[in-house]
Formats: sequence, C-alpha cells, structure tokens
Amino acid sequence: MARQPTEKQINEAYRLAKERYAGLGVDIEQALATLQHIPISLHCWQGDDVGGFEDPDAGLSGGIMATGNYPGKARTATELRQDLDMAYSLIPGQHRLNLHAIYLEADTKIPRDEIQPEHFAGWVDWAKENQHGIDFNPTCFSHPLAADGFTLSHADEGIRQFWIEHCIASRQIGAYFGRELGTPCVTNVWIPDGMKDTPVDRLGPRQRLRESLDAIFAEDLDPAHNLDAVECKLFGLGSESYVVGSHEFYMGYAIANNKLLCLDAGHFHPTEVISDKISSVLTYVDEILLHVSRGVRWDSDHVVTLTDELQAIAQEIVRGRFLNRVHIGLDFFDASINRVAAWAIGTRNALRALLMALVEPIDQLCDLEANGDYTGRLALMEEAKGLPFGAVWDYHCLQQNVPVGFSFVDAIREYEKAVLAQR
Ligand code: RNT
Ligand code: ZN
Repeated sequence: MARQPTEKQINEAYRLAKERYAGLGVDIEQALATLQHIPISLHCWQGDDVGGFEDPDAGLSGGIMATGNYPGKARTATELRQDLDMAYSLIPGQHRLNLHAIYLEADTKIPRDEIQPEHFAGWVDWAKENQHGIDFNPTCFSHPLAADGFTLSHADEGIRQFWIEHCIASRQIGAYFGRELGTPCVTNVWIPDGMKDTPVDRLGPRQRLRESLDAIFAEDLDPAHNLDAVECKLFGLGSESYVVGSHEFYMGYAIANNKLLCLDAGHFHPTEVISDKISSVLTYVDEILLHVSRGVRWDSDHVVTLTDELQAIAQEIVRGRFLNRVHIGLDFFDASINRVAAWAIGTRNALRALLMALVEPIDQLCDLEANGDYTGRLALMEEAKGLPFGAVWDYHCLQQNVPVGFSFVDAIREYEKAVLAQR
C-alpha cells in the first residue's frame, strides 16, 4: 500500500498551492466553500446491478445490462443502505440518493401501478437520519409488460395505461420525499421504448409517448416537493435502430412543458458530448438533470473516470454559473468490481472535476477571450492543467474527514472482508 502523507504535509502542500492559485487571482477558500455544498445524487442501482427488491428472481431488461459477478452485492434494502453509508463515508460533502421504484420495501409483491409512499418509508427514515435528499425514478423496465420493448408508447392502450399509472404513482412518491425531507425530489422518467431494426412508423409511438407524458404530468405538483425530468437516449441493447424518446423528442417536450431535461453522458453518438449541450439547453429550460456516466462502445454506463469530458461538463456548469440550475446525478453500474468502490471512485471523480473547474483562473481566461487573445487563452488553459490541484483536493478530503488519496481503498478492503464477504 502507498505511504500516506501526514496531516502536516497535506496542510503544507495546500498552503503552497493556495499561494500559487492566488497568483492567478483564484480564491481557493471560496472554491472549497462552494464545492462543499454541491450535492451529487448517488444512484442506488450501482449497489445491486439494477436488481431492486420487487422480485429477487426478475432479470434486468430494457436495453441496459450489468456485467460481472463480483461477490457481495446488496440483497436487501438494509444491506444496500449499509453499503451506501460506507460509500458516503468515503466521499467529501453531503450528498443525495437517487432511488428507483423497484427499490421499494414491502412484505408482498406490489404491482408497479400500486406503489405508495409507505413502501419507501424506510428510505425516508434513513435519509432523515443521514441528511440525504432523495431523487426518484419510475421503473419502466424489467417487467413482463415491458418485455416487448414498449411501455409509455405501447400500441396497446391497457399496457400504456399501466405505465402511466406507475409514473403518476412515482411522482406522488417524489412529492412525498420532497415534503418529508425539505428538498425537492427530481423524478426522472426514462423508458426503454425502441426497436432493434428499422421501424416503418417512427411517428406513431412518439405521438403516443407525448400523450402518455401529458397524462402523467396532468396534475401540477409543488416544485418545492417534486421536479419532473425526462431522459433521452440514442440507442440501447436491442433498440439499436430506433428509440422513441430521442434527444429531439424530449428536448421539445421539456421546452414546451417546462420540464427538466435529463442529459445522460452515455446517451449520444460516441463522439458527441453533453458538455456542449448544457448552455444550449439552459437557454430554453430552467433546470436540467445530468446523468454523469461514461459510454464505452455499446455501453453507456461505465464508472465515471476523470476524463476530458467529465472536466468539460464541470467547467460548463461552473463557467456558466449554472450550479443552481443543474442537478447532478450519477448513472453507471459495474458488477465486475467492488460496488462500493465503484460509487466512491465515480463520485470522487465527479467532485474532483467540479473542484478543478472551480479553481480555474476564469476571470483571466474570460479577459483573454474578450480581448481576442486566443493565444493567451490556449496557453493559460493548458498551464492551468498543471497547477497543484491535487494538494487542494487532499486538503478538502482531510477537512471533510474522509480518506485522503488512495487510502479510501484500504477502507473498502476492510469493509469487503468484514461485511461483503459474509453475504
Ligand atoms: C438507461 C438510462 C437510465 C437508467 C436508470 C437505471 O439507459 O440511462 O437512466 O440507467 O434508470
Ligand atoms: Zn441515465
């Protein structure tokens, strides 16, 4: 294992880094004060490969897939909360939880169109104890009525109605979370609807989806309790040729109906990035939801690493002063590595990218650009990449009482031995 820096070394490195940044006009203390209050919504589904607790035998479907069989996955809500507690203890700051409807707790199997707030009371108690806000998602996949690849846009009215009822119930549960926890729940609708091969009728399912969404959102809910988001996608496994809820579809819907648009980093053409979409979309909608993820070839859900695109997303949020209009959620699932580590690695990276964006010499870069000095702009951007950012991040972790550097992996290994290996 790597030798850990002492507290004295971390503080000293931070002092020098702060001076270096101050020379460029960057206020490091301000940056850390901002970072400390940015919540990231951790997605519950990394903890059990998107299984949920509705039916232990149900398989994952809907064009998404978790691969790997790393031991120790959570089998109950209690185990999942225990794993989440562990993950949060490794991440600086106070963060949210993003729940899916199939993570309900009930003694009997509850049909999706009959889910109630009471089925999520255990999550609320835990969230209150640990000061987590909760976000929510109807689960329109992994279900017999979604087996043929269509839900809200299904040609069969009865099936469509079933999913509409599920989404209406989900919004009510979102509002319950918001009321109970004093922070609005973002309830995000994502459906897998699409086709493996070229459809003849691309329009019909989209018209039906639009009508279903109108029915779902018919009741106005207090935005202090629930905010509605809709998530687009380009293709999935088995829906390679056509996805009903495309980017253009939901962008239009969100603008026309004042909804949040959810941009998932893995849901576009492999060379297309969401960082460039943020300022465009926020020109027309009030708020957006991000699913911070990483696409690799056909999979849109790899653990978030500190890529150029992750940094570009964070830069856009910070440079555009969009922090209060962007809800940051994560969306990846990897069953081939320790699942708690996946949360910790991905969330720490999202925060590191935000911190890197917060310590950019933005004022100077803006001046250079405004003066047409693109040479200076490029030179400073590149120099900024080499500034002692790591010293600031280490100090932040120390201040927030979470492991500094690689040592968070030691904590995970101990947890794996003591808890995960016993399951
Ligand atoms: C699927 C979407 C969606 C899901 C979760 C589980 O491609 O990204 O957000 O990952 O709802
Ligand atoms: Zn997503």
